[in-house]
Amino acid sequence: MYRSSMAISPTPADFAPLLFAGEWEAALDAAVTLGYEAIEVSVRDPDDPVVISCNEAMREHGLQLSAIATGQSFYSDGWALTTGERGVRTRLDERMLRIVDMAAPWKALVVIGGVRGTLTGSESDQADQYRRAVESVQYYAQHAQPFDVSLAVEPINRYETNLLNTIEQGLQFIDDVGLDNVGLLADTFHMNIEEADLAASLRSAGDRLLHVQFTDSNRLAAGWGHIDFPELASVLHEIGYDGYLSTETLPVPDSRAAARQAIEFFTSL
Ligand SMILES: [Mn+2]
Repeated sequence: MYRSSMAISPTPADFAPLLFAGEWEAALDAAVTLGYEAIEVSVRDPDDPVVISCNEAMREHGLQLSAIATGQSFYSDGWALTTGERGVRTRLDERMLRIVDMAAPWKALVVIGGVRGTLTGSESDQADQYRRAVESVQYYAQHAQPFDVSLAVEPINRYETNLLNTIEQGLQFIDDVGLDNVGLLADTFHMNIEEADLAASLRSAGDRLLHVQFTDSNRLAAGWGHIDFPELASVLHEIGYDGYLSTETLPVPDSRAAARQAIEFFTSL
């Protein structure tokens, strides 16, 4: 039985597949009632008083912080790791280091997902953008190392970005970063679109797998689509995965019902 985690946004978010967006008190109550052990928060500004209140309340509720998702900086502000523009870089780097600081007391993961942005322009432009993304992750990971905080790179499907779609590309990127506290986040919703063989891809991540989001093929709670989760759960056992099973889904039919379905399904695995 894996520890369970639920992905929420303490603030209203432009990124849709999050439960209880802007309703963190209801999220924490639901998490405790349903038996979740941890919350995964999607954070735009770590200094937002709402984010700080939610962070403190998690402790009071006896919940852990499993991971901090960072994509809102790109989805809401347009700030990306691939960006070369100096002003944007300064603001984004400052914010990412503050997010590492927020993760530190929890030893939570910092997710490198949508925040990487996309590749645009000529081949040499794209090579520069890729290099900037690698160097950014190196910089944040070096800041995170003394706190025992790791970064988790998440492959995302082709309809959302053209940078790091598959597990193989994610693992290559992690190799390019070359630091021990950088690993992989596997999200089964994206894998279902990109991977030829989900089980084989998951297996290939081995001990570099730091975090797992079990989200179904239609981005609903696990069990409401057609992904073979029992097969993937047996791969996790095989590779000795000891992280969380997290649910990051659309709030359909509503946040609470989706949260209930996910943890009941996780418990059945
Ligand atoms: Mn995800």
